[in-house]
Amino acid sequence: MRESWRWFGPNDPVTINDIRQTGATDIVSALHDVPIGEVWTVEAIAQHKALIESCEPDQSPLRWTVVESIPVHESIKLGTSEASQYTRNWIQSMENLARFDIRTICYNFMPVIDWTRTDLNHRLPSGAYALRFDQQKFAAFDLFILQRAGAEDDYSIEEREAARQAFEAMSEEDRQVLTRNIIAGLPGRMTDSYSIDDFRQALAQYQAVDASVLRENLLGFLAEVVPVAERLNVKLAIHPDDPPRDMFGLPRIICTADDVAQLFELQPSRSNGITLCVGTYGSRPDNDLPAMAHRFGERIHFAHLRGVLRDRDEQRSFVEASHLDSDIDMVEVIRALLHEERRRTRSGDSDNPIYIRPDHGHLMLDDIGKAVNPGYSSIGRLKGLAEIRGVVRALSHS
Ligand code: DNO
Repeated sequence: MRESWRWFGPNDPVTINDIRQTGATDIVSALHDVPIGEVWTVEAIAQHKALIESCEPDQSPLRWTVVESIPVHESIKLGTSEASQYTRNWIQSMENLARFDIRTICYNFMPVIDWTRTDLNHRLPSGAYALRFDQQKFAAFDLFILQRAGAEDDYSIEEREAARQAFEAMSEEDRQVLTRNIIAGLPGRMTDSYSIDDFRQALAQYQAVDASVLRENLLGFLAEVVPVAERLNVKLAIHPDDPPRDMFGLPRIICTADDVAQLFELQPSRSNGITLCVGTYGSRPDNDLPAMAHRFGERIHFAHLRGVLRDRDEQRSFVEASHLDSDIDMVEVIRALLHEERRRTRSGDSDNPIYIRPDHGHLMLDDIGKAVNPGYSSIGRLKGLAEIRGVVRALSHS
């Protein structure tokens, strides 16, 4: 397994030299400044790669090996007439990356919004801070701030009443923060940042797109992309929808083990793989993560390792927990990934590593009060990486 670390580029408060100190060897990055849908040029990739890889002879080298993510333009998800041009652009970006031997590409197919949380500073009993998704606050936003047409149908009478109470308990500032968290997007998002009106318009475009249309559009996209990926030995790693369920009446189609199985059945190429985002899949009680890691091992090209603790009485709400202490048996997940790696080595496929990264971390110690990308401060992720590294070492030893 190769230890990687996500870097958001020159504006990331965590620098490349900081990352070097963590002991990670590989960088996960993207050209965040290129507008969604445009081609990543050879020059822009070369420049970004140089920022990551140039170092003094006595420094530990870092390599840019994983892209997270090349954004998929909304026209592709919607299946509009512009989709084929934007798919060609996506493929061109992939070809340009492969010229630099960057061959593991994470992407996602979430309509309108990327990953979402309601609280970015949830205080833990330890005094550190975590990201949280609170279903009641989410419903309060949907029903009373966004006032989405038809939203009432998605909630029971009790849920609507609880959401009303949550809404009434919020100050004006709380409401603004909640709105920003949800529609302005979080670090690394691959969708636009919206105002409330733009957001309503973006949702309206999906009125005729249900799960089966969205799946068709994903398969159409892959039908173009996969043959080129195979030729270039590029590994595609779709990231699940986070949180993994329909939201705002939008279909979300990469949420469960069945969704992944169906994707592989309909597009069997081995280049068509997944990012096993343990925290995302694990925020549903019906996803058994060690079982998924075993079952889909061959197709796991990239893994985000983090845990969640779901609320006991509302399983759709969760706090991002410590990497090893959560509802997910992380040790068993890592055991399954190591097992898969040994299988690859035995079958002569050792040049096909699984990249892992500590996903998100608590905001803690000296990072508190600093400018950080929520979830992506350095000390919390370093703690996660150190814990994961310990598990990998111990399991590899035995
Ligand atoms: C959050 C992330 C997402 C993810 C993209 C993948 O921390 O895992 O930003 O990078 O959605 O395409």
